[in-house]
Amino acid sequence: MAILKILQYPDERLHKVARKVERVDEATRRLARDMAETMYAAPGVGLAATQVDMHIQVIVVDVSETHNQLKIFINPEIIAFSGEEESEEGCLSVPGIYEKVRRAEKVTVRALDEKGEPFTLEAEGYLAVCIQHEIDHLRGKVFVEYLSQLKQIRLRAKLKKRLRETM
Ligand code: GNR
Ligand code: NI
Repeated sequence: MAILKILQYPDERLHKVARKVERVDEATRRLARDMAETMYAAPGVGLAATQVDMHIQVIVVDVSETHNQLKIFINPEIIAFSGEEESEEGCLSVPGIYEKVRRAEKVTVRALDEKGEPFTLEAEGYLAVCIQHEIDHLRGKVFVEYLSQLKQIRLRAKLKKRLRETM
């Protein structure tokens, strides 16, 4: 197991589009396990491979307080959306920034599990938000891109300054 380094916004690698996993093998499982360890250590409720500079379609999510409901999604696809809800989001790649984002309230996700078996999951609430946030990462999208241009410009300036000061 290993703790992986999480890319920090604004890093252009966060905008790469992840490729599909062709075959779920030991390397895929190791990545998913390392991502889970990294997520729990952060701590966070989700992590996309993109955030650890691996541009393949793997995400891990655990919104439980007890850290025992790990879900691994390989090649996830949202096949149904319903409702709308706005909630406050944060991101391990944009530390300390919390902003409201409007998303679907319920989603149905199709993906492969760590054995490569397909499954379908219906999610709502925090889990649904988190899954949408992670799948966005795989498409190269960071949640701050839902904010106004003015807010994004201010945020980039602030985070670049913070990165300079801590390096
Ligand atoms: O830890 C996280 N918390 C969170 C809170 C609200 C909405 C989404 C998230 S995901 C985030 C971890 C992360 O950055 N995943 O990509
Ligand atoms: Ni994130």
